[in-house]
Amino acid sequence: MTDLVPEQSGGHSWTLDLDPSTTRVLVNGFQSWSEAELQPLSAAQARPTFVWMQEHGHDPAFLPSGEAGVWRSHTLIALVRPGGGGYVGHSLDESRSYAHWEARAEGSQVRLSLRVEGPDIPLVFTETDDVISTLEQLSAQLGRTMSARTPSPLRVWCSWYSYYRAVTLPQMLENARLSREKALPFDVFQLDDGFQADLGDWTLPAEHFGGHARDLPAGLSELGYRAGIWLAPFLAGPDSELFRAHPDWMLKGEDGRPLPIGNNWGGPYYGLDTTHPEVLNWLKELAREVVGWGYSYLKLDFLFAGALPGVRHDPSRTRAEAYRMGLAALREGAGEETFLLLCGAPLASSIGVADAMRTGPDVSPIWDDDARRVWLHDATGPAARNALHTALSRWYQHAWYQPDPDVMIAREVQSMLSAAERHALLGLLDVIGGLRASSDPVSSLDEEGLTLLRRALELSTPDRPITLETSFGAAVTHFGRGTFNLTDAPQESIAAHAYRELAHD
Ligand code: 9PG
Repeated sequence: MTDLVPEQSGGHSWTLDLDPSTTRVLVNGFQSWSEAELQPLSAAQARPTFVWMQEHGHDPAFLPSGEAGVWRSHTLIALVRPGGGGYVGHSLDESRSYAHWEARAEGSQVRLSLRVEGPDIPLVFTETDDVISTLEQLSAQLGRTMSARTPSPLRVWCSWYSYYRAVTLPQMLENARLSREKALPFDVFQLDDGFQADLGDWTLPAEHFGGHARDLPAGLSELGYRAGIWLAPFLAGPDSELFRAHPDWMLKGEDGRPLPIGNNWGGPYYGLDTTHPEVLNWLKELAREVVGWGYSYLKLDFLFAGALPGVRHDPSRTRAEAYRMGLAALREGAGEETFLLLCGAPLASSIGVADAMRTGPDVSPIWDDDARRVWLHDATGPAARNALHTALSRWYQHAWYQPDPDVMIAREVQSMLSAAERHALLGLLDVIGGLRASSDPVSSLDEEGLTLLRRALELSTPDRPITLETSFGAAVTHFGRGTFNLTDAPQESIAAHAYRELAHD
């Protein structure tokens, strides 16, 4: 490895003798759902059409370029030449600052630049003859610097991808009972969005839920399962008691009013200002209370809200610091022993607090949402293809936390996935080698479905790509254990939307 010195002192910008027409670029999006991909440098980076998609899926302060030949990436970037060598740039500390990388095709050269948002941080920009290994080494270095937590993987049943917001307490217990009857090897049963009265009002039950979330852990424990629960702790709905009682706790706009930061539950929602001491105390007490109900696994979602641009109580804090203050309060309240899965979360600035991290968009029982992806330039929405595309392109992040590429869908009912597409999800879980999850109603699985689910719950170690020089689809697709074809046509005898294990050749 050769470390390169920036061209101008104090500046971070380099001109590289790389032919843009043969160079490929590996980029990493800001948060769980943002795209990570491997693309020809000459291609165009998609920028979502609607502002809510930009806020909800990307970093609004450093959006994808939307231009051909210009690629933006968070924390790290890799430029790959034919032969597998090239350049890797990597931030080595994201606890207070964000590293915004940009690669730009300029004639017969490539211009790479870096903007650090926050205080100066250690970083590396290096030439290498093996991009894959160098990227893995530098990512592991960042993980060590930020004291990454990498506990053993858990096997989780999650209510979201079958019951969605209509989930009830009896459904949770019934799935746990059937799962015990069939001896399915889950560790945790996790209640997702839908149990609460409103965003922010986590301790008040939704009417349809048929009980209170604090009533669930005892029943799960009798069946031998740990209890998990979903929270979006940095969000507040406009009609919530939280918002009405504390409008001053919200992230604000320049006009001093609470800033609507997204639109998902049938209307706008707001975000808490995690530099406000009363908010930090409230977050700590919330986590403490929920753990006190008997939950030892928290899925903390929509966390990007803590890192959005806006006016904060303590304006001296960077976005990364504000975000980590909120996370630290949650960890303090939850305790060291509680397992924290983060989702919709800025990736690198979560290292050291997160036990596990969602590393891609939601899986869903459809392969592709092309209306949103192709026409609105947004591949951060729920779809099996989007989940594969991004989670595969973040294989190296197992050094930062336990990666969660999202659920397996093994059922044939209430799903439009083909057998090959289900098998591709199985391959994803195997090569990523992190957390295992399923949302299938246990009663919906026939013998074949149960066999597929059992295979999906078999733990594995992370695999590595064998090349970044070619790919079937704009993602990392060629792994040691097998190859994914994410395209819509057969490639080298692999069917469209399929995974071929090497052992089966
Ligand atoms: C609960 C869900 C589940 C899921 C999370 C998150 O782009 N979108 O429109 C979008 C919608 C929902 C969403 C992510 C993105 O899902 O990832 O597992 O917990 O919230 O509401």
